[in-house]
Amino acid sequence: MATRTLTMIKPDAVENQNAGKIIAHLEGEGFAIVAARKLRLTTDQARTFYAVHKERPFYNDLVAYMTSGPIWAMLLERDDAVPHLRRTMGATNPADADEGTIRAQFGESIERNAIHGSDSDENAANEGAFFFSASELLIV
Ligand code: 3AN
Repeated sequence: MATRTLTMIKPDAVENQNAGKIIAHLEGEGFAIVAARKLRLTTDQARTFYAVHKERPFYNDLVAYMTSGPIWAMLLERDDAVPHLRRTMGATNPADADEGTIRAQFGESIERNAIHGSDSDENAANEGAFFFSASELLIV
């Protein structure tokens, strides 16, 4: 069944001019881009987006990194979108990511790992609403 997931092309990948290659990879995996926007997260936005990690030692660094430059936020659709995107991205640490995955190809480190993908359908809905209005999510 076609479902949706939220991805961010992170500041390292945008800075390294890899956004187009990552979008081509996602389209090659059958994802349709429902909505897309380039933006630079504010500190408040990044803290809110990653609030689930606020007790983790890497939280402040993660917020600083995610606000260090522009990102692309995109809402994607295909069958089993959440698990398929997670497989397409590869492991959180690019050093552990399977060959051919986006993080293996474009990630620099466990923090600068090129791409975000929602980890559940519920979070995908919440993260989609974080970036896009309901009317932006109508067109596929
Ligand atoms: P994923 O992005 O694979 O779902 P999460 O949700 O555990 O991984 O972590 C969110 C983000 O936090 C990661 N994408 C990465 O940028 C950063 N992160 C996770 N673990 C670490 C860590 N041990 N050290 C530094 N940054 C981390």
